[in-house]
Amino acid sequence: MNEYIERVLASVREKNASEPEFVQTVEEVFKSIAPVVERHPEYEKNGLLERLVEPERMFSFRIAWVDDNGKVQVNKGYRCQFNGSIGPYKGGLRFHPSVYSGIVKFLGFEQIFKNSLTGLPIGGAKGGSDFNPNGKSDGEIMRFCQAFMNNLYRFIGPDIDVPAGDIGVGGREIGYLYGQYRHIKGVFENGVLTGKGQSYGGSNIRPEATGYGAVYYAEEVLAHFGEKIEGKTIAISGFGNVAWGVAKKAAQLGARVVTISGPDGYVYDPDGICGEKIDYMLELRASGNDIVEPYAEKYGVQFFPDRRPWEQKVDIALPCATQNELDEDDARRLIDNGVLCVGEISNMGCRPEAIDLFIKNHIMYGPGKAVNAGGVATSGLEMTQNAMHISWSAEEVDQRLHGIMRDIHTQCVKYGTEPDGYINYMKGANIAGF
Ligand code: 2IT
Repeated sequence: MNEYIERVLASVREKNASEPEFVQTVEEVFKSIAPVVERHPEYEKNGLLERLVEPERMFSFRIAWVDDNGKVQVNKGYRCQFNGSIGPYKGGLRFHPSVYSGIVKFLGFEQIFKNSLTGLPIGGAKGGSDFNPNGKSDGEIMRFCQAFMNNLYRFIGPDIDVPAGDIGVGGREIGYLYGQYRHIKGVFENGVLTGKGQSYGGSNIRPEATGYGAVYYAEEVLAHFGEKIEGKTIAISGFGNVAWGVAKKAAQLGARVVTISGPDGYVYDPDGICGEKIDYMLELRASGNDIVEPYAEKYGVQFFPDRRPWEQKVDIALPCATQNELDEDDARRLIDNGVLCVGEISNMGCRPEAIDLFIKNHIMYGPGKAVNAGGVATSGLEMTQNAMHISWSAEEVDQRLHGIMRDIHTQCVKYGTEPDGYINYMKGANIAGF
């Protein structure tokens, strides 16, 4: 690698030693863009890479809220406004006990390149809290979200920073957050958040968008190699909003999603998750217990406690749960079982050693920032509709989403095609986004 890159990387490792997820994502992006940096010696003089890895602004704040027993609870809140060069900061909020500065920075860094890839004018940001929504009552969620917004409101706005959902933050939480924002500011400024309910400015297709977009992307990848998604088996992890969108679109296109997973293990449903089973996934999620075993009991299929779905023989694997959920052993098993295509829907879903194996074995591998970009892209379309005070039909939004995913694929092919014809989608996505 180029000497300039090496030097900045060494400094990133030293200055962020307690944030391994952030270091991991910077290493990946720098490895990919090395040939471009090589051709532009002026980047070094301009300190371009040093600027790229330092958030423009990052803050943490106290969230004090009252639980159902009348006791005051305190959590940490974060927002990282990483890069606003091409538009207002944009990116989700994650509520999960694992959230700390390293997670927020890794997600914010990914978001810069992902948002750029969509072709829409949105900068990169991320935020969240170490709050654990599991087992909390609706009233507790509401009071937590209101307390969160009491701190965040002064830093955001439709042309400043536009948060949305991520793990632990869905339509209900966005509703509570927006309600509090409107009360504090005294304006109907609904472009400040995306992922809203449709009655107050939410976009058609936004709930489905990440999953739909990922399946559209997989279709493009397969088509490029003369394959079709119809008839293929798909393993997914997770059972939240993103997994739901994948299951819905895959079923529509004649593919079979045969697994879902939770912290308790995974379910294998050889007939495919379709029809009412897809809705049941949402019910499971809404129950707040964070387990998938009840699906196996209800539909009489196998449950594998404490295991991951990547041990099943499938054509396509789409991690949809969280970072680093697919490791080197999982990758080897998938490859041995003849997997055709692996797409990260979770951000940084694969460990670097797993990605290396996929690339070495010429598996079609799509990185999260390309595969899952349909979510934020549709958030961008929600911002546009809010700014114009109009609402597009589901067909119109879906068509635009489909077009954006096709364009992202085209860009990845343009910048990621290796001399031997293999398409390194990771390299392509990182260079195109950069
Ligand atoms: O990781 C992501 O792209 C998201 N969680 C969605 C962000 C957004 O602003 O819609």
